[in-house]
Amino acid sequence: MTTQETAEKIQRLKQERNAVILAHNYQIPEVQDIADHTGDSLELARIASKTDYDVIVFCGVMFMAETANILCPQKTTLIPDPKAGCPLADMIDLKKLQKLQAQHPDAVTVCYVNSSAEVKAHSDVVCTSANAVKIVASIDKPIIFVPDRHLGDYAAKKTGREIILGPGWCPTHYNIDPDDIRDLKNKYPDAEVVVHPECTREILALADHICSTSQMIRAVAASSAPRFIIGTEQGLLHRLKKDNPDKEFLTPGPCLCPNMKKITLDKVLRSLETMEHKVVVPEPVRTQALTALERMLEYV
Ligand code: CIZ
Repeated sequence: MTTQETAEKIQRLKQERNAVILAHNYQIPEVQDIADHTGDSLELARIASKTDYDVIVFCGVMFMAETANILCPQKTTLIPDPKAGCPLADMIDLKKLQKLQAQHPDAVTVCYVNSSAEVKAHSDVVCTSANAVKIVASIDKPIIFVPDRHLGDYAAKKTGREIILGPGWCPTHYNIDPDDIRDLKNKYPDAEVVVHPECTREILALADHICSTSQMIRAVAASSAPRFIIGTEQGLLHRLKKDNPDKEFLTPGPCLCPNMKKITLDKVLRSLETMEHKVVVPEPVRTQALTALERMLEYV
């Protein structure tokens, strides 16, 4: 079957199943192109929470599909490849979180959306890269921030809050070499540097814009710069190039999340054909995690 034929079959089946396809900005171009909505975790969580469709096909990694199921358990949430995990999310588990909470009993726990449902269930509030600074700024107490220590460190710096950092980092963003950004900037001084807050401090210090992927899309659209150095997963380039054909995008080496790339068009089709793989967060974890997610959704 050609890509076009697969895409057409997906569209037909999607209607039969009354399904909506949500795709993260890091998905491969073919998957982004057949999606009803693309976005960052915050946008996709908001869309999932309000959807009228019976089925959500979540093209992203497992914690994102779990978030959709936590927000709307009455719908069927499918992930085309259940092995699409997140190493950052795996860097904190309940035991490690409870140890931190026992060491800092007066602290409020803010958990990045890149975490398991169980960790969310034992946190006070969830955040994404789009709203971490806002949420941290609103808390006037010590904060345990898990799992991403780079995002937590960035939020601490922006807000002056006391933050106990969790143990995690994103291998994809961690591997970006600051020298590659410096080299590109020397070669193209008119380029703006746009990076994700999961990057290291050294990289953040080189940036003109530090933001989530959807905020990057808006920042690039609003800028008159002719070119941009993009410090995040390369899936975002598809949308950036599509929206800005007259602008140039440069990357500091390959920045690739192998888990995001596990979702293919064939797997999306199979998912709709077989109604697999269902993502169901068990109770009472779901309800507890919902409280922390709903607190986040109240913020924006
Ligand atoms: O918040 C998200 O969706 C992540 C993990 C990255 C981004 O900024 O889109």
